[in-house]
Amino acid sequence: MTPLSPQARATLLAELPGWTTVQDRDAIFKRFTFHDFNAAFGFMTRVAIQADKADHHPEWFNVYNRVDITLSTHDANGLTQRDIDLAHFIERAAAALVVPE
Ligand code: H2B
Repeated sequence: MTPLSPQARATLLAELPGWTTVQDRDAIFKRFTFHDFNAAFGFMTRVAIQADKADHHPEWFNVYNRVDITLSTHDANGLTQRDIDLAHFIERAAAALVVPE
C-alpha cells in the first residue's frame, strides 16, 4: 500500500463530505454526533467488526454521543485507499444513526 497521490486524494476526498485533512500528519478526520451513547456505541460496534474483517482499524475517541475518528494507514505512514474504503463504510454505518445538523 502506497499513500495516495495529491490528485487521487483530491478526487476521493470530494466524495467524503465532512472529512478533513489533519494538520501535521497524513490522515483524515471527522466528528460524528449521535442521539445518545447507545447509538454511538452501536455505530462503533459495526465499524469495529468491519475494521477487524478488513484488518484496517480506526483511531477514535468517544465521549457519550460523540465519536471523533482519524483514519491513516500506519504501515504506509499516510493516507491510502484502505482509509478511503473504511471512510465510506463509516459513512454508511453513520447514515442510519447520526443526528442531522
Ligand atoms: N490499521 C491501520 N489504520 N493502519 C495499518 O497500517 C494497520 C491497521 N495495519 N490495522 C494492520 C492492522 C497491521 O498492523 C496488522 C498486523 O495487519
